[in-house]
Amino acid sequence: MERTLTIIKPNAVAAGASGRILDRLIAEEFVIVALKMIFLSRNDASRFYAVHRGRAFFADLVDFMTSGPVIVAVLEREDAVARLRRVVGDTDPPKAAEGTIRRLFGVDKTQNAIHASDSAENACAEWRQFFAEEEIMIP
Ligand code: FUP
Repeated sequence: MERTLTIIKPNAVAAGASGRILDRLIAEEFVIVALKMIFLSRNDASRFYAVHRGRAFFADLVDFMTSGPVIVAVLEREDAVARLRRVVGDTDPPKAAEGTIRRLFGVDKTQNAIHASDSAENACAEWRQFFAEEEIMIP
């Protein structure tokens, strides 16, 4: 079984969409193995998006990700990384397929409602940033 990391971003939490997004993930047969609401510090957000440091949108992205609480979760299911990315949709919400979470709850490329890890290896590095071993359900 594979695991991935998701973050319900500040725009979706502020819009009151967290419950609907978690419901959708459960309906897509993801099992939540770790979950918490946190405020990212500027340091947390910069570290999480370190690969984008230097891009024109980086400062706005850090401002946005620290603008309110987020919900971070580790999700488990078969083929979790690819399946979550499909349910989440394109980075740019208007370009995301009908019915995807970003199409439903995203605003623009920065305020795009939800994060989905792009590989199993990155997922693991990402959840280690937010969860201690004992906060993640062992099978
Ligand atoms: P994704 O894997 O779909 O989250 O997309 P990327 O890894 O390309 O981008 C990661 C995050 O960078 C996005 F979720 C939001 C931010 N971003 C912007 O704010 N503006 C852009 O033009 C592109 C990405």
